[in-house]
Amino acid sequence: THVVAEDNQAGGLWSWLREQGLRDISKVQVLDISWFTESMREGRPVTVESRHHIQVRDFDALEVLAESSEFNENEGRCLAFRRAASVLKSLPSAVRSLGATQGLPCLGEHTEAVIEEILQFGRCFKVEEIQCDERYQALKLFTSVFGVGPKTAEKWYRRGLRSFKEILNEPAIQLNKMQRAGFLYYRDISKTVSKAEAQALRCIIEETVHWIMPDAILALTGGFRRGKEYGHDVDFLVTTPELGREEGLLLHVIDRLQDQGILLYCEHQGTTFDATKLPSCNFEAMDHFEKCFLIVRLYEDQVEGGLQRNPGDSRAWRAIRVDLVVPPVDRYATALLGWTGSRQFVRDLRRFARKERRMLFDNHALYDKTKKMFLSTTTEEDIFVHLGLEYVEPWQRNA
Ligand code: DCT
Ligand code: MG
Repeated sequence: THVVAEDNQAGGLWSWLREQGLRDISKVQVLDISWFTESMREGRPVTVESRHHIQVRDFDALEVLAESSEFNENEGRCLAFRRAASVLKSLPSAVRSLGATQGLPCLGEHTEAVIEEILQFGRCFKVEEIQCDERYQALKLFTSVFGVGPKTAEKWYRRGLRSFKEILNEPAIQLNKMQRAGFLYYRDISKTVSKAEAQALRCIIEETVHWIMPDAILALTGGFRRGKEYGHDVDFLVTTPELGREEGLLLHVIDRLQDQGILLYCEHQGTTFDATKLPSCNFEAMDHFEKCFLIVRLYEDQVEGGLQRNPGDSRAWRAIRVDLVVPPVDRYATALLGWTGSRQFVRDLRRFARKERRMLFDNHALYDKTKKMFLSTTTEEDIFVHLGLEYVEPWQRNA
């Protein structure tokens, strides 16, 4: 079975395979282990037939290292591992010898050492050590809850809390509204969203937006625009053909979803966009556009081929995370590029713009430092033209 999906929890699979008596894991290749993590989470038995061709790619190991660096607030190292993982992901096949990594960009000495170890022993001891670490496990578990970031997770860990049950039973802990929703819908929203489910949501959002404003512009962004089969949420950009007419639209959309009885959670953030404050230097921060983070109820009969279900789940619906972002139309192209991602692709494109072209860009604008002026961008293509790059299709932006 060669379903390609991303998952970063190869560690469990390694140990499980070893428990199954498989000695030589270096021969094992995993292209998709989402079935495995799903089954483990659900407590379903896992069977692997010998014809399954499994490949645990090096970037799973690097992702663990990146995450662990993030938990240790080592942002530089975290980015370095993510960048290396993304370089490996972009390769057409897995690295089979150290020679194959020669000449590749962004592979630092730490990464090289990890790859070497995996090639030699079929595993990386540092990665396994991290995966067994109590703090790593707790932080990973806690940050998997919607609304819980590394800081909160660390606070809970320091209080001696290790499980959801302990958190929920600790009277001194006050969950905010987002975290309460995160726990309430945990099972649903930690499950991946399929392409068919994303498509169904697109229909719902489209109908709602167009019911309010028939000529509004709606785009599916995020991983699904990049052609991914699975995602953790569904992202949309909404705007209007004329500047200024987008004001108030999002609140209307939220009301309408509420009236339909499908809004399970909503956090609305008004715009803080101020064109006079551009160009911004803080590229990694959240953009200033009006947006909302939602949890929406999606029904079985709305999805072609039905919902992805947990075994024993007899409900006719599941909860899904949806983000709606409303840039003014003159910021649409930069916003679309930013929200299409991937995070790593956009980060690297910004770095290229800065370093090679003396240009700054974020979700709001593209600025030429040499000419000291903003460059006009109506489409994504315009941005690539200004950067002197060939257009990169969304499905090529997955690295
Ligand atoms: N993004 C952004 N500003 C934010 C959050 C996200 O510009 N504050 C960008 C980065 C990628 C894109 O929006 C979508 O974000 P995610 O949904 O987190 O990523 P994804 O690529 O859609 O991945 P997933 O499949 O996990 O949803
Ligand atoms: Mg997404």
